[in-house]
Amino acid sequence: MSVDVVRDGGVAIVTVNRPDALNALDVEHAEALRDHLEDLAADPEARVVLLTGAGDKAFVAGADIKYMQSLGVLEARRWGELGQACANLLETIPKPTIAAINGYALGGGCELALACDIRLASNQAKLGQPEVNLGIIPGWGGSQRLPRIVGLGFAKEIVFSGRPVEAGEAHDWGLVNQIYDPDELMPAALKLAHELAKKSPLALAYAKEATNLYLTGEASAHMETELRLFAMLFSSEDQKEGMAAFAEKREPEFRGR
Ligand code: DAK
Repeated sequence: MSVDVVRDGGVAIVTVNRPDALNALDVEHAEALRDHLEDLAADPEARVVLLTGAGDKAFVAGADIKYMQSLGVLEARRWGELGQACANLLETIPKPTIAAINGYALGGGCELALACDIRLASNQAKLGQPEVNLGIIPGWGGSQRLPRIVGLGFAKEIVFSGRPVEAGEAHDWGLVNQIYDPDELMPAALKLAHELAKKSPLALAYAKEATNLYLTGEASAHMETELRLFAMLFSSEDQKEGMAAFAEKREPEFRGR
C-alpha cells in the first residue's frame, strides 16, 4: 500500500498502489500523492508525469468510502481540500500530466484523471461520478472540470445519474483522448510521455500555462498573455536549439534553459 514513483528517463510514473481497495484514496494515500506531485513539480529531471493505478482492475475507484462514512463537516472540508490539492497540482504543475486509466476511474479517481492534461484509457475502463448514489456530490473539482471537458449537458447526466461510462462512450464525448486494448495502454502512454519528455520543457510549461487560461476569464486578455509567453521563449536556448536543429535537419537537444 503506497503511492510509488518510478523514473523512466524524463518520465515519472506515479502509481497509486492499493489494489485491495481498487486504489481508492484514503488520507495516507492522498497525502502521499500530493507530496510526490509537489516534489515532481520542482524537479527539472521529471519532464512528464504519468499517473496510473496498480493492478488491472482500477485506476482509482474514488475517495475511500469507508473513511468518509463518519466524517463531520469540518473534516469533510479538509478532506475535500486535500483531494482538490492533488487535482490542482496535476492541472497546474509546469509539465505535462498524463492519466493512464487502466480500469475504474470513479468519483475522486475520475476527478484526478480530469485534472490531468491528457487522458488515455483501456477499452475496459469505466469512468463516472457516482457520488450522488452515496448522498454526496463530486468534491475534488469534478463539478467544474467535467463540464469544461465534455460540455454541461453530458456532465449533468453523468453527475446526476451517477452511472458508469464505458470507455467507448467516454471517448465519443472527449472524456478520454484515446482508448487502447488493456495490454497496449501503458506502452502507448509511455510512448507519448517519452515523446513529450524530448520536447523543450520551457515550451511545454508555457504551452500548459497558456492553454489553461482557457479555463478562466476573458479570451482577449489571455491573448496578451499568450503573446508575452510566446515572446519570452525567444530569450531561451531551447528556442535557438529547436530552430537550429530544424535548419540543420537533426534532432533537437533541449536543456530547459
Ligand atoms: N472506497 C473504499 N473501498 C473501496 C472503494 C472505495 N471507493 N471502491 C472499492 N473498494 C473496495 C471494496 O470495498 C472491496 O473491499 P473488500 O470488501 O474486499 O474489503 C474492494 O475494494 C474490491 O471492491 P469490490 O469487491 O466492490 O469489487 P467489484 O469488482 O465487485 O466492484 C466497483 C467494483 C468499482 C464497481 C465497486 O467497488 C464500487 O462501486 N466501488 C465504489 C465506487 C465509488 O462509488 N467511487 C466513488 C467514491 S465517492 C468530497 C470529498 C471527496 C469526494 C466527494 C466530496 N467533499 C469533501 C465535498 C469524493 C467522493 C468519491 O470519490
